[in-house]
Amino acid sequence: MLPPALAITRRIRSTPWSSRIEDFGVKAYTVYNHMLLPTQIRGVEEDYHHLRSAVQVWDVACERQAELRGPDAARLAQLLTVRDLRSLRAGRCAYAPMVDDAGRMINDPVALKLADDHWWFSVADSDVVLWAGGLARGMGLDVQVCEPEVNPLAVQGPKAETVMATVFGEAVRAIKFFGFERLDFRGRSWVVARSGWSAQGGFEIYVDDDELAAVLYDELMAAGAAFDIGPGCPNLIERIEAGLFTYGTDVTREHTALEASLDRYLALDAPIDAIGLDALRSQRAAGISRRLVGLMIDGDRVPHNRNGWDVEHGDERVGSVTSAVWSPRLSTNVALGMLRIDHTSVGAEVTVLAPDGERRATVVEVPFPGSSQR
Ligand code: THG
Repeated sequence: MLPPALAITRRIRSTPWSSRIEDFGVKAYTVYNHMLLPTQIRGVEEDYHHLRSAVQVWDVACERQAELRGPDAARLAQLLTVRDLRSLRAGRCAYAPMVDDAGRMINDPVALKLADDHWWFSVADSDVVLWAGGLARGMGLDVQVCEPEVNPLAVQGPKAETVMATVFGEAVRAIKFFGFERLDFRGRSWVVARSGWSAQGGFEIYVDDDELAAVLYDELMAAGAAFDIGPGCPNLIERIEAGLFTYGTDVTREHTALEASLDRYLALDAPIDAIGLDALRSQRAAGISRRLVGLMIDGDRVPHNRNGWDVEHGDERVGSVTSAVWSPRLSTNVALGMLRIDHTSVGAEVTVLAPDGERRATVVEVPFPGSSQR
């Protein structure tokens, strides 16, 4: 039986590229920041091979910007993230986890420092403008918080640099990972960053004009014709292999940044004023009780996981698998799961209660071997 359709109404915002990808025949959407996000263009496996071998244009308009502007923008930016922003220069991005007072995840955005008094947080799926705007108001800060009409378009895959150089010029080649430049397109100046939610390498263009957005899309497609360019989207197989969790699925409001395994991005020893830092310091000292890990699940192709699957060891429940999919490249099921801390070392064996039966699974290191071509 087919699942019921999800009605696409005005509450679910369309993007400047929705009609393009629908003309192409996009197979599935999800909703992210109240906006459409494609999840399958031709199909998850076909999209996976295409992303790893060619180049794709991704409609990731749903990665909305929470903009901070004004004299207190830098102070608010640092309050909002437990990443140390002190040494971040203008023209650089930083993966910047956001937590509440208890250290629990609110979002895991990419921060872009446009200037000392001008920041974007390119957010995952939660209403950061409400949190940031509320803080600014409550603390009496001199900063404007808004969600500007800026829509990211990502170009990802091994041929991304060649295609981007055709459209934006040779300057794109000099942009370093997580760096950005303002580059011209038809008289407009757009932020172009070397970033994106895949481990295949590529760029993100922050587009602030809906009409030119369509022109850009068509130019990229024309520039990449010789390289088998096509529409794409964040890919379930590729992102699990890369060890990229998705907020709302693998990590939620329940989990702290330490439980999300974000240790290396947390400024736990820096003398900065950031919300949640004290709580995370205490948790580090006390030790955490669960953590997100990579898993290999034995057996044939797992079914679609609409709900998390319980994980057991002996007769005890020790966690859940939050995302799982068959990897045609590795010929095994790859997964992410939140497990009790005593079952999180590499090599630990557990039992997964998949809907079609019990399976053995092993904790593995992420990224999975050979996942990154960046
Ligand atoms: N691009 C932009 N906005 C975004 C995303 C994006 N907003 C939502 C979501 N993705 C935020 N989450 C992530 C998670 C990981 C990364 C980017 C955004 C990422 N991580 C690198 C990695 O894991 O290899 C390393 C980051 C670092 O070293 O700082 O790229 O994709 N605009």
